[in-house]
Amino acid sequence: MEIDGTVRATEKSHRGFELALAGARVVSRAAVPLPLGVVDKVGADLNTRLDHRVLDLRKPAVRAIFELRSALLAGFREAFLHRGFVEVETPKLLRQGAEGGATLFSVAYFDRPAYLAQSPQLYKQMLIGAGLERVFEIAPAFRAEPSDTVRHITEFTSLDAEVGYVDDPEELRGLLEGIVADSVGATRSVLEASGNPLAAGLPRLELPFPRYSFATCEGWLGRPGAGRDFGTEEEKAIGERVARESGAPFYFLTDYPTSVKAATFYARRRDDDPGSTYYFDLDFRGLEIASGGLREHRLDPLLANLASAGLDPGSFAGYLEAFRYGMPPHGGWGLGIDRLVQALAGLANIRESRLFPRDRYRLDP
Ligand code: AMO
Repeated sequence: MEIDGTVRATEKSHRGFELALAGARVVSRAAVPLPLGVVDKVGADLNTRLDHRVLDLRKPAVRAIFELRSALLAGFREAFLHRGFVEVETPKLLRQGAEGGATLFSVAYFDRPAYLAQSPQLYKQMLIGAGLERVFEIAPAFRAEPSDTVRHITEFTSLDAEVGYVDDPEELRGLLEGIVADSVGATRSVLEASGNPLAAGLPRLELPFPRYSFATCEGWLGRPGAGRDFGTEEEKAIGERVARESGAPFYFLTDYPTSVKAATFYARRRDDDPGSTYYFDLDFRGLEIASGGLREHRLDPLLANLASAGLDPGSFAGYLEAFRYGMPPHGGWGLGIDRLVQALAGLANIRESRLFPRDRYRLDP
């Protein structure tokens, strides 16, 4: 609809002005009835909303999420570039996955099989060997997650970083928390300036974020030395405990045991305690947002890790070559942008954080 008229100041309207209509023309006719109300506040269920996503996105409250997402991505780019990182793009069509075979999507690549990248893990490490000492990438990652949960989707945006000449995971945590705090702060400024209602819900972050060791959390849960990763309910219980301990929204879980990271062949085991790694997660109120740590940069221990994970070094030839000609100590992390948007916008379901989400059952629209 195209309208014209005269804008007049008035106290009767909460916006302080009204439009005296002179003419109106229909520029594009909509079919009726609409499958989804665009102005009514009554929420349709999420599946119906996603089935008719274009209409759903016309709601200002839904669009506000994507304005937040855009500001957050801009904030991240600025925070990385400010710290001397170079933005990179790595292949998404791969011969080999990095995070184990179970969650790979296979595609027919001419006359041979290929896979969609679950993570840029191998490439970001190879770039450290190439002399790009600080890299980051914001790109899609694909995981064949059959489980139908509010925190998993099959296509997500991964924000990955890799840093060379780092020998202490604390240095990585310091970088990550600084980058997150700067990006959330920049997002708040943008949203406040545009009057986006989601600005009010953004947490005010204090550095450093608290750190709790894996063993401490296991103690809280009453399962010391269980030797397996935390499940969703356990992550939530840890989040509740942290809320009581410190009230901080973001916190690190540190010193993951080797048993939990057995399949993560690139994770460096502690020099002083091979039963533990230099790996950590960053969580937000019970939701895992990022994970990372120091990598194994020495070829022989890396080959030993591959063997104990039951992987064939022959499948990783291009990756391993990067370690043959000099690789400095390095580390990095992967952060799920969709989960972070879910957390910051207070969304019940991660699907709401993407324009057109993909999951086990949804390939349309
Ligand atoms: P990880 O597998 O823990 O680590 O993934 C990193 C982050 O990506 C997000 N994420 C997901 N988000 C939505 N749906 C999914 N199915 C999904 N899977 C993962 C989470 C998670 O914390 N290569 C390592 C990172 C590294 O060590 O640098 C990796 O991919 O927010």
